[in-house]
Amino acid sequence: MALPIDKTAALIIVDMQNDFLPGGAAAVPKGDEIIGTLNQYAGIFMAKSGAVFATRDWHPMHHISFKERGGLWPAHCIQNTKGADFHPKLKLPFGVEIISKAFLVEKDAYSAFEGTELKRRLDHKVIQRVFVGGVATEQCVKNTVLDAIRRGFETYLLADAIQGIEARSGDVARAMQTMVGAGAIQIFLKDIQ
Ligand code: VGL
Ligand code: ZN
Repeated sequence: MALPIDKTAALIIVDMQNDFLPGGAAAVPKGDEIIGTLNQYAGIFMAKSGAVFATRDWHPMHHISFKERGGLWPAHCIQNTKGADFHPKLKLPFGVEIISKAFLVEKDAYSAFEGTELKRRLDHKVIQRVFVGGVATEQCVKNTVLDAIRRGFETYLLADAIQGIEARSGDVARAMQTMVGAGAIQIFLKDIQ
């Protein structure tokens, strides 16, 4: 596959924040191992005039998804804390658009389209194709990919720049099947130019 990147293509880097990476409050094991590849994708998108978006989980204190509220997760990605910062090794290019999600205390969001401006911003730039990488494969990556397909974008999954939690064996494989079954196209760095 040789996919040309141009101004109709957007890279969406999902939730590469300290709390989702090793050492963080809700770490994705080996999540840091994809940073170098994501940086390479971002470099190519910049060089080819593609758009680059970075999403972040952006919770207020006492968010409904936290264990203290009966949710699934330890407190994580609290607004304006170090845990919510992007990983220091992630190289976000000049002009990157940041999309914050799940910023209301009573509402969770696993998709970067849910309750955000992402669709509007993509449409504003007349984006037709989105390329999704980041963490976690079974959570925000999967839900963002499925929503992108539903909203009519040609949607590519960066197979070498995603990482899952694999809380139960097979979770990542099932998520991949769900995304590909819905129409996502798996690609690798070598496929874009
Ligand atoms: C996410 C766990 C907790 C995600 C968000 O967006 O993948 N995962 N909050
Ligand atoms: Zn969260």
